[in-house]
Amino acid sequence: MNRRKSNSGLFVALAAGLIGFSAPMAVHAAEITLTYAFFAPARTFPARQMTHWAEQLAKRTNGKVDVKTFPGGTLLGAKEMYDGVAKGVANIGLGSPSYDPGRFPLTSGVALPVGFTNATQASRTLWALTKEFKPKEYDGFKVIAMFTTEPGFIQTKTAVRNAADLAGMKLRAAGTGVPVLKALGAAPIGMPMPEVPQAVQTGVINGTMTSREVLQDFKLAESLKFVTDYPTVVVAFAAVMDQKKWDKLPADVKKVIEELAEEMPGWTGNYHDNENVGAAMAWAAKEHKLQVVSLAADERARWDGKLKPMEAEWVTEMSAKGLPAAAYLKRMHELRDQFAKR
Ligand code: DTR
Repeated sequence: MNRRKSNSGLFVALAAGLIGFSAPMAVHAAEITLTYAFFAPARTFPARQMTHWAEQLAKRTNGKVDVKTFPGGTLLGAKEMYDGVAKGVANIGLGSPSYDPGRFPLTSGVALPVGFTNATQASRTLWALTKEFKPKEYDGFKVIAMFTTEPGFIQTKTAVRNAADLAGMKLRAAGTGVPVLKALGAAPIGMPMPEVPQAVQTGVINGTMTSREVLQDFKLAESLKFVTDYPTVVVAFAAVMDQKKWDKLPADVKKVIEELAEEMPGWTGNYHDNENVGAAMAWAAKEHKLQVVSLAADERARWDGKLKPMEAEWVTEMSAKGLPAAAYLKRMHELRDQFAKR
């Protein structure tokens, strides 16, 4: 009895293998189609994450789910991403909670100057914190992927070697980076990344503070020739699905999406840290003579000192809103140290 069963199982497996071999693609049409929007171009690392996720979901559901991706803000721009998903303009949207710290107050904590050294460490920390604290700011959404940039660097038209060079300089950052630049004495402007190249061109800003791959991915090295070697704060990304849409998905599809959510911080962090940023820096040095400016040790210590009060200020501000900010920060420090050991 058992033997017959296993034989027929073997036959089915072989037949499936043969069919699979002769017709690997499109054995059956997708049962579910999901639209996925992102606000920046397809070549950028968050968009690569989106493509990887879409391919993996199709593969791991054997083609049951087809994801149509819309990079470059073709479906939703940076500022309308989360409302757009809530309204059903896209089923999934990848936005940056760091652009709107008022809406995502607890998540803004990961963009404090806590000394993350790379994107993988910060991404894993953000995802673990989100699962543990379940911030109310994501109510109505199912978070399907989270990750961060590497800590941002000041990238400028003219060299920034000290606080005097930075004083009053018009620099752009994501919303959560604005207080950092302010503390360092610059004149910060919050602005989504896709608007930066034009703002640099027209002289609205003299540079930006963010991860360094933008030098190549947004061609900023054509005008920003200097990077100050002082890692600041990360920028957070969260891809979400409308909760009601999520609730209607079949259990097997949900399972694959939850499995992918566990993998995305590491996958994206690894790509960003180990391929994306390094290649961009090498390209910018070769093609555009990018220079990395070091800070003298005493200057670096003074900058650290200016950023030091930010953690306590954040806890005071967020606690006043009734958020568990002290516990979130404490846990962030623990996770940062845990994920520092690779
Ligand atoms: N959210 C960004 C960070 C950023 C870094 N690289 C990219 C690529 C595509 C979009 C955004 C970003 C920032 O605003 O700093």
